[in-house]
Amino acid sequence: MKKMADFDKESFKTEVKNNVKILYRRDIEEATPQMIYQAVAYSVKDDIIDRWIETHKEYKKQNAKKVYYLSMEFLIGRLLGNNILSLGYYPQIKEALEEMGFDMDFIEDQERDPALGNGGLGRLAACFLDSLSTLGYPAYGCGIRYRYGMFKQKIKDGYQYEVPDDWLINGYPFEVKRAEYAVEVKFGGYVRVEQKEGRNHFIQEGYSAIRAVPYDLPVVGYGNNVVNTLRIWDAEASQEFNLESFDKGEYSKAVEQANLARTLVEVLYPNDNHISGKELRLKQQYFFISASVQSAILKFKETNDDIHNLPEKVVFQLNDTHPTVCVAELMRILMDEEGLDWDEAWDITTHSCAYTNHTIMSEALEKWPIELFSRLLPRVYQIVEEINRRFVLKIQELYPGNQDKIKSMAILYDGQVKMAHLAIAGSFSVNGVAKLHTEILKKRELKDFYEMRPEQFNNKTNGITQRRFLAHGNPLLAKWLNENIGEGWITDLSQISKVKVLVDDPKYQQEFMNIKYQNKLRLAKYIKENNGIDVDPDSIFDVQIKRLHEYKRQLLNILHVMHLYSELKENPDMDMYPRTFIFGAKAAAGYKRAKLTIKLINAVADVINNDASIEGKIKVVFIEDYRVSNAEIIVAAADVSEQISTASREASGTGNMKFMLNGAPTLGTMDGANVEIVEEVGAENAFIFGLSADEVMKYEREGGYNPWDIYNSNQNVRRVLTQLINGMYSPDDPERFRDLYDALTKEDIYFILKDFDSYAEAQRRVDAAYRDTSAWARMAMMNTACAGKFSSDRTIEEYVKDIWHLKKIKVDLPK
Ligand code: DL6
Repeated sequence: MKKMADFDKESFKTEVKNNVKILYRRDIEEATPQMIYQAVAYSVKDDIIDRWIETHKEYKKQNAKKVYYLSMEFLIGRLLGNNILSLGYYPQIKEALEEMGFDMDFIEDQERDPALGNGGLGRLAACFLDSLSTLGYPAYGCGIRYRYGMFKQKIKDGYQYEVPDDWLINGYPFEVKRAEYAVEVKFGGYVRVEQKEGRNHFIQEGYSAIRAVPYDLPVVGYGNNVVNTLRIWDAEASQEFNLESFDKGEYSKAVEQANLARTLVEVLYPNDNHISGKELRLKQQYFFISASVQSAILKFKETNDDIHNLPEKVVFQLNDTHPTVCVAELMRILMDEEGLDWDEAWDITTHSCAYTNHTIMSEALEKWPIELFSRLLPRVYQIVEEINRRFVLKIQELYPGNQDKIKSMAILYDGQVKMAHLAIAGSFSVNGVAKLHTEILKKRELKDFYEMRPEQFNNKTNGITQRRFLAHGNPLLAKWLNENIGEGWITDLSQISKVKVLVDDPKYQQEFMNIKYQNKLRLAKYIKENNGIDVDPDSIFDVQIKRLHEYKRQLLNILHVMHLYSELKENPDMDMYPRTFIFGAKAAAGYKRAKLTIKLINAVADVINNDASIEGKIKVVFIEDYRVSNAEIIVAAADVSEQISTASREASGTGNMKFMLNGAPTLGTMDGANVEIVEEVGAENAFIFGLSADEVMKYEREGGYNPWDIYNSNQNVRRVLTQLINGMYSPDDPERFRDLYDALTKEDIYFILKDFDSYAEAQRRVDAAYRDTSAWARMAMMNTACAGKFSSDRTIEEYVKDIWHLKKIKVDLPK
């Protein structure tokens, strides 16, 4: 078994050659880049497997408590580079590949991003797994093996088109099918009650069964031999049921089941902060939850005799409301399969489940029609009914005669199952993801629940893994840090504060900015290759990359670009520092206004980039198919981090942290984790603008504001809004952007016009600040130096201390 120090370059090369032969029946000289990537990945997996086996032996030996992080999404991104980095072989493998005539980046580029998530929520889950392994905490990520991940975005004629992401087409080398751990998940049918030994037994009959088959992916800890598991579930038709149906002559039922299995895990719903409310989505939720909870209990029973001890050994973290059915499913298993009574089962459940809220957007709060829920999950629904009945009794006890409290807290109300309410009722912990977000939950969205059980609520400010977003994504800066402050930051990001002593030294300032420049060259090359646009690496790289959503206000950004362009056209000698505005964003396929915003950005880019008269002072680039792998390149190259959501709407944001770590000051509102970023770095090292969350919420309470007043009184606003409908950016169809114009002038629920002047003023501050090279370098370095808090390692330690109560495990490899 190989240890880190034992890496042998020559045997690695031989193994890669052998893998090409075994996998493809080819000599290495004939292999395609994809084949080389696969062969390298299999060699790396070989090393991982030993550590993976040892880790699980250790868990068993210690009967360790584990967290099951239940999430519909894990946006893990490419694994090859990160796995090699975590194993500690990166330079050696790079060298070995070079000697074989291959470029490491090129080989890494052959891997399709496993895009099993939409955006922040799924990426957070991936960062958490990385931190859990690196810190040595026993954990399983549990999710779905979507056949098609997040769609690939193509831009044609400025419009977004969605292309299926067939990420498994070449096979995924890091996964291991674990057919021996398959379990059955039941849908539909009815519940028969049987009296036995003085108690009711509930038996689901006439159901369709699906076989849930796990595929395990390794989550490799950095430098510590710990390998946790991301278990993603695939669906197969249940053989036994098929035969039974065929025997009974129920052919169509048997086929139906095969179809259900096929469609169940076919796609990831491409909605971020918005529910789709589709039957299939609820099926997906129950499918992966039932499978995960069953497998967690089977694992628990391998080393424990008494099911009452479950909370001592297992904690289920619900990543948003999507996995909430876990509460009722656990109750079902404990009562119907383990034979416990209600009170015992409820006690265990409410000591095993914990819930994280990731949004206050009402359109993202899940509710299922009772009709659908009870038809699809008849037994689980019965249990939800009983949970609701008992919960409502408690509310009535506390607030006699107060119907409003029942209305705002009941799980079943208005013909719907309210998943957030179920999650809160069934969990011992409820957390928000940034200080401001948690406060808003307590004061507004979940006020009644907070009043009832304040001790249940806590905050866990999000974080990101510095290993992917600095050590891997920004190797030049990583090297510079290693040379100047040591390597400790890789596993203890608080050590990055050592950079503070360097921020006033011109030599270090220059080195830091030179690295930024090299990263800008790398991005400029990417943009040239992918967009065909030349961008000036000496210009300010001003970046907004995130999902496209009205509340994230890409529209504010592009309206300001239009304003700047108009100013420049009116006054060609205007003194402005050249700026490259870079966007990257996918819009949900059915989100028309978001898609129209993408078209607007591209239309503005078309006009501005082709106007020779402005001498390239402004460039606009929309990067196609924004995803984890290109995010690494973009973030490292950014000068300015645009975090401009309407205050109160962005629960946390995590992109803001990635930019900060890579030395890009935040241009943003006091929203989500921006507030804490400013606390850490100081207001003088950020560009803050706009309404506060309190101001926004006050306007909302009072019924909004009148954007027409701003339209009439503000020349700059009127000019850009008029350009939306006068054909300046859509000469072939002047009405194209009418919907955006209407949204802004009629209600402007995201306060874009209200914040416009303040944003433009903040942009002028950026322009002025960038001219002072030394002061800017200092500011950029301060951002990196103050990013220590935003490591997901810190976040995970807080979850462990306050919620999960796990113990660290040490894994030694046998000699
Ligand atoms: O907590 C991770 C991430 C936050 O950083 C974002 O601010 C927030 O918008 C996002 N929330 C969601 C909610 N999704 N749903 N449904 O993605 O979570």
